[in-house]
Amino acid sequence: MKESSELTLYAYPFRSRAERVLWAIQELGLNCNVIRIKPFVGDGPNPELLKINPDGKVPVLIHGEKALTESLAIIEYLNSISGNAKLVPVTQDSIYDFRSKMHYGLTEIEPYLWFSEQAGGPLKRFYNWPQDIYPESINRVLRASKSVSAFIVDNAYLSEVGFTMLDIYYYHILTWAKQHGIEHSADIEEYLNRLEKRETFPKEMYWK
Ligand SMILES: N[C@@H](CCC(=O)N[C@@H](CS)C(=O)NCC(=O)O)C(=O)O
Repeated sequence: MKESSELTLYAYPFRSRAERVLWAIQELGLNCNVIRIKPFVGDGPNPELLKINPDGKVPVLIHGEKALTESLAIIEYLNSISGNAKLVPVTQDSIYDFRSKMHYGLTEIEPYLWFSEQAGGPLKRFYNWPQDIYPESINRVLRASKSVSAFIVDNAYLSEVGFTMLDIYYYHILTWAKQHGIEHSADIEEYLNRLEKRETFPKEMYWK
């Protein structure tokens, strides 16, 4: 990576999708300044955050003149500039398997977690979702958890090539599901424990 281009990551002072990026930074051995910023100031969004991301969300990665958003795209970007691109597989078969599991998480799990968070979880007071959305969203995550269990039943990691950013991503969403009372299979629990034992695991903000 070019020396001139310092990395700065904006994250919240508590667990958020920015932890995905922090973990990737540690796996890739990159240096990065981390700025923990509050989402709200008084009754409104934090103006400092709005200046760097008009959506008012984290993570935001500053690299040179660029302000990059979207946690998974940021990780792919870091992987490609790191000179140590090990978080995304490269062969045709493994890339299909990798992307299909990535998209599964993004379309079949994360949206329902997000609905759950907003309709029945800690963010409920900020949104006006119909209450019925909560149990149905939880059901969908529960169903998907069974599919994820099948993904890892005979494998240490989600991709056949070994540890990749898929594991960083799934750690986030599977533990998020647990915060909503979802009970995963023993295989998933073992998988999560395995990930927590990595030296690069960002213990600071994550909890079971
Ligand atoms: N798809 C985006 C989602 C970013 C996102 O929703 N971040 C949350 C924190 S985990 C946030 O900042 N929410 C503030 C809000 O919704 O106002 C990503 O993966 O980076």
